[in-house]
Amino acid sequence: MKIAIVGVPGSGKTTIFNALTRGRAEVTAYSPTLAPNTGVAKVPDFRLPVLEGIFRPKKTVPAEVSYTDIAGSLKTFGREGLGGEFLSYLTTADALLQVVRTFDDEKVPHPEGTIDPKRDIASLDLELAVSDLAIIERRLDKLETSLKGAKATERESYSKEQLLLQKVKTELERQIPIRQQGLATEELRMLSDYRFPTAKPMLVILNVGEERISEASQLEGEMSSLYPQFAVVALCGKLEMELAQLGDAEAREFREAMGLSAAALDRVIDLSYSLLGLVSFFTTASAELKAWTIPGGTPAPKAAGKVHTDMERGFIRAEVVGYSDLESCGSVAEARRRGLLRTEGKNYIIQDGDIVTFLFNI
Ligand SMILES: Nc1nc2c(ncn2[C@@H]2O[C@H](COP(=O)(O)OP(=O)(O)O)[C@@H](O)[C@H]2O)c(=O)[nH]1
Ligand SMILES: [Mg+2]
Repeated sequence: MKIAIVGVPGSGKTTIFNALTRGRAEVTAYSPTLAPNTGVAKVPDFRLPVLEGIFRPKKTVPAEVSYTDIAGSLKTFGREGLGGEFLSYLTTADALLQVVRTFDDEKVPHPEGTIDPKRDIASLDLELAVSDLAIIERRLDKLETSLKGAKATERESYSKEQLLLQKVKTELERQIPIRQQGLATEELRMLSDYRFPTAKPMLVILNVGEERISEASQLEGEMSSLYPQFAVVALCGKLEMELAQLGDAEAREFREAMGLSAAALDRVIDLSYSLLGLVSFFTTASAELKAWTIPGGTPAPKAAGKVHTDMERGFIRAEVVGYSDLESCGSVAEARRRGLLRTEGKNYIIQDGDIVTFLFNI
């Protein structure tokens, strides 16, 4: 599961990538030889410190989300004949994080000459729609040929796909991204193999200049109501990157001195996680408290397979206590006494926050 960071050159993508992943990728202009940066962010989870208090583990391992950051945009790549590479970067991502520049800095000229967040948001949607349309048109041409020679049995599925693609195409031509076309789950499933960028969930980060940081939450509110289809977070990329490179205590002091909320980056990571439809469950074996990431709706044996393939193959049952039950009991023993430690079988769907012990036999 990974999130691709996109946005206008100079909007602060690499800066924010560094802040999220505590990385030190070079903040620099586009170069065709530059490989994408990839890194992981630890998912902040208020439940971990509570569970540490209960289990006293030797080690705690939080969940992670992966981010990739690539220099350039569809436009710049298109011009340099690298459109394919950029497109594959987008199609392989599970969600997009768009950095929207709102900071003004004459040392960093905007490619369009002016700062205009709404224009930049619209132009990304347009670029992506154009690229989705090109794929749809190619597929429709192919479908037409296939339909001519199709057997009666194949005909139905081809026509169904053709109808759906025509419908999606008409909407894209009206500049409505696939994620906003109100398609049914079944229709989205039919489209999923194409991995269309405009179908992917998108998170918008408003990169606010350091001198306007006090207006961040107001700006965030305004843009959230203008774009109800996106989760929007406003933060100052430059400050966040600098703070991410300090020790925790030092960063906290600076934040307090500057009146910055600690939550902005955490919210971005948290939103990324939920945008991807991911949930966490916890294991506590071998004095290690560990958060595991699974898609919502995962059955227990599949979740066990995350921990070890043997656990999935030899799955017998799971002992489960929900986070809030455990929190209110204060210990597993008390949860057991109150009947809140449950035994679940292979059809059990793991819930966000479950503390799980898998029993298996191979
Ligand atoms: N003043 C200011 N400059 C920023 C901010 N975020 C990024 N920059 C600067 O903008 C330039 C481009 O940033 P970068 O992260 O490389 O943008 P990218 O091209 O989108 O990856 C760098 O010189 C950054 O230091 C910000 O919040 N305020
Ligand atoms: Mg960059």
